[in-house]
Amino acid sequence: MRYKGIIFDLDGVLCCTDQYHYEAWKQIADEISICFDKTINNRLRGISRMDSLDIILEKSEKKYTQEEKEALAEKKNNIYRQLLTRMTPEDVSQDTRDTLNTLRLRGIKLAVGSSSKNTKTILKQVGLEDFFDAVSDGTDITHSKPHPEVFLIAAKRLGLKPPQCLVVEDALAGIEAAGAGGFDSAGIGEAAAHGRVTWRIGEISDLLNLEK
Ligand code: B16
Ligand code: MG
Repeated sequence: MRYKGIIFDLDGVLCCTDQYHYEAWKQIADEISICFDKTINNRLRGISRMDSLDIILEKSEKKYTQEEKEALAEKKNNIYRQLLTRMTPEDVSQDTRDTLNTLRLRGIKLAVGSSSKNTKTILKQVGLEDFFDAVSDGTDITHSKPHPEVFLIAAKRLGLKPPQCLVVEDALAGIEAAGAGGFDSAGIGEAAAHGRVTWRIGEISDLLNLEK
């Protein structure tokens, strides 16, 4: 493999928290009587909490103040964090665990690059809190994906330059971010269809055979 490091997105790549984000945002949207469905939820992949709220409020006739928006985002996060307590190590598939272990045995440095401010909580819930060589998340950055900041910090913490690292992403915003930072990317799910993606993968274990 030509990469010395791999930076994994968290939500949608290593584990799936989509349903929890959906449930939490849906409760908020119902309270303020705004239409919110899975199609809108899909647009929130990889996007920060406040940017997600702005997308949800596009449907609202009322103009919300910054304070009101912060209160709504905090309320959503409290519901979401409560739902995260349901996560267990079984939320990371055996295929994903085996792939991470094989990559490590091949001497590749492994990092997480996630927009989520709850990254460390999620990693703890699924038993991966001490696994990665570096973690860069929503608490480290001032610009969220599609800005490359989160991946640039991850690469720096690995002691590597962007061209030495591969970013693995499920979100279009994440593939944009990787490209903007000078990283190659592997797109999974919706992100595999992005024109800028370096590798299209169907599952995480495909990372083991990229150059075959
Ligand atoms: P939080 P990722 C992203 O994580 C999620 O895909 C996105 O839906 C969420 O809004 C964002 O984290 C912020 O999450 O509210 O926990 O800070 O895909 O970049 O790992
Ligand atoms: Mg994601």
